[in-house]
Amino acid sequence: DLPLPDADLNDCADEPIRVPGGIQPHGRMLVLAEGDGRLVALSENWAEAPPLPQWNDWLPQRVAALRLGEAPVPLGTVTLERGTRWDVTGHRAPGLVVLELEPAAPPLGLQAPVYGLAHHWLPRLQAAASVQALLALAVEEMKRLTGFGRCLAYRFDEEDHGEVLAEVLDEGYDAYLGHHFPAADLPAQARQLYLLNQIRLIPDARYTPVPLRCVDAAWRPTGMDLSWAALRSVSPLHLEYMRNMGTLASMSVSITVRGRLWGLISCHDHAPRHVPFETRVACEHLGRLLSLQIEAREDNAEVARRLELRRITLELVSRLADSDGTLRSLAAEPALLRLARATGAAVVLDGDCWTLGECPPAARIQALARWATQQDREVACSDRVEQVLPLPAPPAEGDAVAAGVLAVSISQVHRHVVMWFRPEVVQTVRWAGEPRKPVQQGDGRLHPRRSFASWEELLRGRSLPWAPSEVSAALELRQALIGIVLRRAEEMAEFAT
Ligand code: BLA
Repeated sequence: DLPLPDADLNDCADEPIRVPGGIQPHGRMLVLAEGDGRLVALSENWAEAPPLPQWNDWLPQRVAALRLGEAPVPLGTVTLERGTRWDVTGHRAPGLVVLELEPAAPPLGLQAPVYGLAHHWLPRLQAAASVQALLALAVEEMKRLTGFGRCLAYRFDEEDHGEVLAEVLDEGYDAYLGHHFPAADLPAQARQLYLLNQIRLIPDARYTPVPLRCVDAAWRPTGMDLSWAALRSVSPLHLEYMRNMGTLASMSVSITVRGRLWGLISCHDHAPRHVPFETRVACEHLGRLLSLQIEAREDNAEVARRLELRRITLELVSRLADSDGTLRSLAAEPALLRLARATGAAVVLDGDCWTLGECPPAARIQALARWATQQDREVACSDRVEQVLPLPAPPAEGDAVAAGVLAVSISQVHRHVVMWFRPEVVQTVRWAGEPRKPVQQGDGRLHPRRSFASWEELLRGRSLPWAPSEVSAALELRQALIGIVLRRAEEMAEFAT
């Protein structure tokens, strides 16, 4: 909810990052037609004509094995002018085969980083006790593999802001641990692309892009999709961002969990730095192993939480059935608070109200109950109540003010509502640079901010958020209460006849 004008953010979201029409200069590119393999385009940094005929023995079969939508595959090594050796990788793009050449790195054989990853790192990862510990292992290993001056891992929140949860750095690097990065740093189309292509290397943020030149009149450079290309030229806005941060080289690996971009591992260096293909493959693999482990931990924790809450719901329901079965007796059950990790709870039956723990005054409870029933949903909740229903007057001395409310309504006819309350938790958010300050320059466009120095924001009026498991526990209780109420009504009807 950054108050930046929409037009500016659209600026960023319009950046055509998949089809930049050029590449980074540390490699060369050839683009072939997918059917007959004729040359369609080449980057303008070939010293001499690419010796395609010499590659005719091996290129066609290897290219035929490439599949659309899959990551680049190593195809071999070729010798070009002055005996220089180049590693070739290839991948498919719609209608095209894309060949990328980078200066050949010495083959690492049994020293290849992927072996260490499988034999030593993965067992440590599996033994780690928490998501936090997984991230710490990941940044440590990334730094060891690549030699970058700083490696950090950050997670995106519900509003897409990133929070740095783990970091290792060399002397002379600013620490970002615990800092937040605003969502606008990473526009939506970039997030979408990084779900697909999970690794990006920018060896030198000061580079001048090398344009692609089409030799086939049917194509334009900006018509060629470079989503999977390692050499894809990066948005100039992002290069400016890196330079503002004092980062000349960066490599990022996506963390994807349940099909969403969960976070990123980001590596930075004050000096230009290249990372060879074999190491990049290991780093990408590291990201995927980490993602799977995070997903498994989160799923397990969620199942455990739901089981615990189901146990509490059953306990509540059975005690209620044993007692006089009226809704008001719920307000005498401390388990009601545990069900939603709340500090207060109330049962509202039209004009009457029974409370447990720390609750706002009755009039405020009634107002919130009306708000909840007006939502016309089975469950209503907010972690910033003041925003959805402002207090009519400042609270009296000693009155509890609920910042969070969760409510289920159990009748369509009456105002019968069970509600939970949480107090305010004042949060200090430490941003890497003031996030609400768009930097507009002479060109009228939005530019990345210049400073990444710590900037603290105090968030007031919010409670801890209601977790999905807590909301579903409230819904489950609602279902059970409706059952009990109906059964009582039927029993009464039987007595009456
Ligand atoms: C891309 N922004 C990115 C990327 C990262 C960030 C990681 C992906 C490219 C890469 O892997 O390096 C942001 N980098 C960060 C963050 C950290 C970091 C949060 O190291 C934290 C440590 N960016 C802006 C503004 C605009 C913008 C104002 O700040 C638009 C005007 C644009 N960022 C922008 C664009 C891309 C990007 C367009 C896509 C770059 C590309 O892939 O071509």
